[in-house]
Amino acid sequence: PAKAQKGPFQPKFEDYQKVYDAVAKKLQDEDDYDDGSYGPVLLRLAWHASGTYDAQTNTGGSNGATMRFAPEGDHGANAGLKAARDFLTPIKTQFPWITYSDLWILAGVCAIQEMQGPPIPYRPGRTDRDVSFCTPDGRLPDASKDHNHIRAIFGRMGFDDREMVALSGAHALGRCHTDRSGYDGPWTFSPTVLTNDYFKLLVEERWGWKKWNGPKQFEDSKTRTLMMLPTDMVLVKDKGFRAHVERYAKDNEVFFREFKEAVVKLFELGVPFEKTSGVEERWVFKSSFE
Ligand code: DDH
Repeated sequence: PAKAQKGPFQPKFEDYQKVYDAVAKKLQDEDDYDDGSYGPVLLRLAWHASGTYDAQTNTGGSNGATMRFAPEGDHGANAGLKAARDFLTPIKTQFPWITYSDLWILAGVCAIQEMQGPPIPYRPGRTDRDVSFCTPDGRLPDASKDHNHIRAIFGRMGFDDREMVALSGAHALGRCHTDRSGYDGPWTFSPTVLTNDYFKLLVEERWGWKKWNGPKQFEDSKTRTLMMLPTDMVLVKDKGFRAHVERYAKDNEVFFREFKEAVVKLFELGVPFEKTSGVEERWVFKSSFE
């Protein structure tokens, strides 16, 4: 007779693909949110989970999912991300073996791929940690600041100029909400499809200050429906950043390649894979439209 399986359930690629499929289906089903998709806010959750990483102290990052707890969940930068966490709660109930921290990053990968971005190689191995691992406030970027701030924040994570610009291309997706960040509006005309339009618009459009009572932001002079944050505009004003903006504006393939590499690095910051899953190979999930 076949031996009964011993020890804890060891999920494999196929099991994680099932989680991917469940997130992708829920994205399709729940299309009455924002511009028609939870994709952008799911990506923002994965980014804010990862972007707390500090290379010097090896603290923060996507390992731990500490944004579940009040101090970190209540940080100003994380306003609105409860919508993404709540979206994923039923998925966690359906697949109780996956950690929140692996799930949030898997959902970010799913969001990028389902919004027609490049395949993002993924590996599991994050463990959930308790409230004592919450990071201090102020580790995520402040949109009102300048080039020094961007380099300080992303430099702390271990990124160079090229990677900072590539990652910023995520702003092709989603929008700002007055009840979350205080800013208002989308960056592109197709906020649920990943393209290099963010870079094209940065170099091709004329941008002026928006006249309103809210925080200082830019609007396009032609349609006045699109927006740029002060930190977005820095990318065309600063020479070191601008060279990469121009490269990505010219060639979507180059953007996709360098965005993918930078996102894989971002999503793995501070995760001790060798000690947890021991998984070294990364997997590419099949998208729903393949
Ligand atoms: Fe961002 N972002 N982001 N961002 N971001 C906002 C929305 C979204 C900054 C500020 C804001 C990245 C970098 C930066 C996404 C992805 C990424 C909002 C609006 C602000 C403000 C929030 C709201 O009101 O709901 C700043 C500053 C930076 C920087 O200095 C570089 C990066 C690196 C990413 C990434 O994913 C790799 C996405 C997606 C959104 C849209 C969210 C939504 O709900 O829609």
